[in-house]
Amino acid sequence: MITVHHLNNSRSQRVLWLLEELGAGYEVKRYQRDPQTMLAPPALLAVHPLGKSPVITDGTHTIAESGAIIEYLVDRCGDGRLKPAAGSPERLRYTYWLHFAEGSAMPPLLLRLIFNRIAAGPMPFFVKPVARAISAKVNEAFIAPNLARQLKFMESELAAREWFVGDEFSAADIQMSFPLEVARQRAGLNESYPKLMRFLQRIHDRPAYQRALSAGGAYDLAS
Ligand SMILES: N[C@@H](CCC(=O)N[C@@H](CS)C(=O)NCC(=O)O)C(=O)O
Repeated sequence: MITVHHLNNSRSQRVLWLLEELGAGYEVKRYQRDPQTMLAPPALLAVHPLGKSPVITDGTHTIAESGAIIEYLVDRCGDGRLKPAAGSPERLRYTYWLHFAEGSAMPPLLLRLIFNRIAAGPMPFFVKPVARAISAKVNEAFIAPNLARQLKFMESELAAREWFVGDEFSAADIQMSFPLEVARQRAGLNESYPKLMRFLQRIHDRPAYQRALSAGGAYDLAS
């Protein structure tokens, strides 16, 4: 039996969704973030030394890192589904988006969260203006331009094809869903990117996505 160690409001929602798309059997073990720090509870450290989610266990295997989990599950339960054939141009695109999501899209989104928190967090009054100025500078010089460039790039990719890889839905779309959900929350993804907004609407409409939401619990990402 595959066990998904699921942290509320997290990337592991993607893993539940993939398993639902594949129609694979699984069980969910739930973990709750600390409401103040948003960190995972120490119980996750007993599953994997980094204590992050997603992580899955399957027999003697413990697998962490969303991309690795997706690769594992598609090979284990996919029977050729949700992954383009080896050697095809689509396969190359599949590999690209699978890595892009965590390797390129998530870092500036995480920086945005951290610097938003620095600017808004509690601190002595005389430090506040300095913290806010540094935060604004980093945002203006680095975070905002990178986010804007990435959104534009992703929008143009979806202008050329139905899904990120091609005209078929694939597990790369599942992997790409999280940065786009987060970008809508905190990086200005709105109706000025109609293809990306349509992508989000289409994934939300999928029955397997809905079932994964029921399995994982309410989903409310931090801004
Ligand atoms: N690149 C990793 C990121 C894992 C990660 O940072 N997960 C977050 C949830 S979205 C987490 O566990 N946060 C809680 C913490 O860091 O304590 C992946 O894709 O699996």
